[in-house]
Amino acid sequence: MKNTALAPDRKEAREFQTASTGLFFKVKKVLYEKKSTFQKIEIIENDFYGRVLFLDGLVQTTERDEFFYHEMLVHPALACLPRPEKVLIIGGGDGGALREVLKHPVKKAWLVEIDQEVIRACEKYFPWLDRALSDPRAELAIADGFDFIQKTRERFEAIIVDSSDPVGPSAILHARDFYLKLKKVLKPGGLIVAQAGSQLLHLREHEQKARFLKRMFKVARFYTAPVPTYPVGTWCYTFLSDRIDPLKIKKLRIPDGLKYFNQEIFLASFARPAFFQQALKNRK
Ligand code: AG3
Repeated sequence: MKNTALAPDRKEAREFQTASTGLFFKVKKVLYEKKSTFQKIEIIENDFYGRVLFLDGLVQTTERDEFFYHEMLVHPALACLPRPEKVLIIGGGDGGALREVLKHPVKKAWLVEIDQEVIRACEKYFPWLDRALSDPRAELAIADGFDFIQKTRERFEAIIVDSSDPVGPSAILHARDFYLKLKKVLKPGGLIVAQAGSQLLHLREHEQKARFLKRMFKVARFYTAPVPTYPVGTWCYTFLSDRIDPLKIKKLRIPDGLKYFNQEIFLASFARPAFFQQALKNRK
């Protein structure tokens, strides 16, 4: 079964990253397994990566390498904002993004997660979620991200989209319509960052996305970071704003005690390899 990580013998869990390749984990223990209304949720224990969360057979987070992904999702954006008061996170029910947002002096952060069962499972197995949610600045909404932004009266300085891949059921969170709606709840001068998928595996999707994002925002840049357990090499994120160009920021606001993000990484993350530059240029 493709959307299940556990192999039939339950000794191994794996993600099929392409039709012919993937990543496997030896299972020390199966910690959680449930089919929610939305997806199959599995959490296993592995000797090297620690606890690993899969949704529909796709690795979302591991204790060992989640900081690569979450720090690079949150800090490039918030380090650029002089005063990020209200921050919206769409997806990210494991709480890693929220934990990183709360390292900044924000006034309020909303976590909008569609699946209550993901929250329940992660509260038990990823203790940073509970800690982040008990911060008085944090508010959890169990809701569909699309619905939430259509209904909210709030306006945000930063919107962070922690969705799943740009293909399959979460493709809707990578589409033009979704970004148009996000833009409506963004304060002038605010910015959006979104995880965008694998640089190589989702190259076609990046080409298409670049086409509409460049029309929609004055600044639309891709940046990248490695995430060891995500498919096929380098991972991509988008940085979108009408006023803030990350390459022109003089002073970054970087919280103490980070493990991945720093000034050097910030600058390097906007560099694009030739094939990627070419692909984005080729957009029709
Ligand atoms: N959000 C991005 C997950 C994408 C991983 N894709 C995959 N394994 N094919 C994850 C949520 C973590 N907060």
